[in-house]
Amino acid sequence: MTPESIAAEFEVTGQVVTVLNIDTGNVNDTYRVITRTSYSETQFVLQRINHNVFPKPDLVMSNMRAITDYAHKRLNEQASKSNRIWQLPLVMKTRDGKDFFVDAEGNYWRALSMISSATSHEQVLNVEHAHEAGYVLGHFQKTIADFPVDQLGDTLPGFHVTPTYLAHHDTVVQTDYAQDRLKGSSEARRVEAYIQERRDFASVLEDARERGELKVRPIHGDPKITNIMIDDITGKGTAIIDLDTVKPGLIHYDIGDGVRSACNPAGEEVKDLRDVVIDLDSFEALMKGYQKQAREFLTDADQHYMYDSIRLLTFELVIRFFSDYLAGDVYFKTDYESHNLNRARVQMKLCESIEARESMIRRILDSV
Ligand code: GN1
Ligand code: MG
Repeated sequence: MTPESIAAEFEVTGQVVTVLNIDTGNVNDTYRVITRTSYSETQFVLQRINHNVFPKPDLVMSNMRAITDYAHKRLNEQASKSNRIWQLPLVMKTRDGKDFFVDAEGNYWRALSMISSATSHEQVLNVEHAHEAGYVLGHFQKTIADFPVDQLGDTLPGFHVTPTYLAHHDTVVQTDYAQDRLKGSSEARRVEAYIQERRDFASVLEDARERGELKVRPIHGDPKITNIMIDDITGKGTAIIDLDTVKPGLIHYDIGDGVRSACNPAGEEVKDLRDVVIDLDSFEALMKGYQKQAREFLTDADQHYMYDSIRLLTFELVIRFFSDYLAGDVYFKTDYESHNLNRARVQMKLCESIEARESMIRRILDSV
């Protein structure tokens, strides 16, 4: 089936005019669909869920349905008191009333409303943008904070559980393929050594969770800067998109991931590592924005683990990208031979920068 005929399976007004591939995201395939009637046009997002990454796509969709229904209700209740019009994608139904369409090859497809007149960016533009990234993330976490976490399925067991990624890495690194890749590149050996030196740090958040200091709650799971929509008219954050990974987790996964993405002005795809650094002005702005929303639901223990979460999620992504390089690029989509190695090196440089600036980061965390 073509993406055009799949688009027509969803409950839309008008006829499908075209389906444009949007080259975004490292996991799913994403398209922009345009439909027209004789007097109007509609656009929506069509996605093929990567069932190699998400073994239970129907569970992803039931989480997404539950959380968006809940969040839309809350956003509407609060609309008159709010300083902006918050948005969130809506899961569109198929013509036979389902939340997804399964094609003849067993691929799962979903359609989502498009957040129009808003733009997301590959990397942070300025401190205002960083502030909005924090504000949007805090607002989203606050909106879903009271959703009963036991009603969310675990769509990706082990997601953001760093010791699990480390254990996977340890298995992969022993294969002949991985050993060849290590022999072939001194950069790869440097990343490997970097990971080994920090092994003990990998369990910092999971240990705190096991001790009962940190609680599992509904989280976004993937709040990178490309998932933050900025309103073209007001310049303010208006939505967080990419709700695949909304599931039970620690809010620290979101904080760490949001910071490592939004406070690296070079972005995660850069090839020249010179500009990869944690930008402290962006960091301060992001945390100010985040705390304005989140302060009211964060505990003292939550605040205590902020620095660790920023360092850990960056370190975790070093492990994830690097293990995928050693495994032959089976998880993240790649565009060139050493893409995952390069991504790992970017996160390693960023992690080094976070470690070197620890005292300044902690000072900012105490002051916002
Ligand atoms: C993946 O799909 P995308 O590009 O938003 C990954 C995230 C990583 C991110 C790094 C389900 O996100 O965890 O942080 O790449 N998503 C999944 O760019 O693994
Ligand atoms: Mg994602």
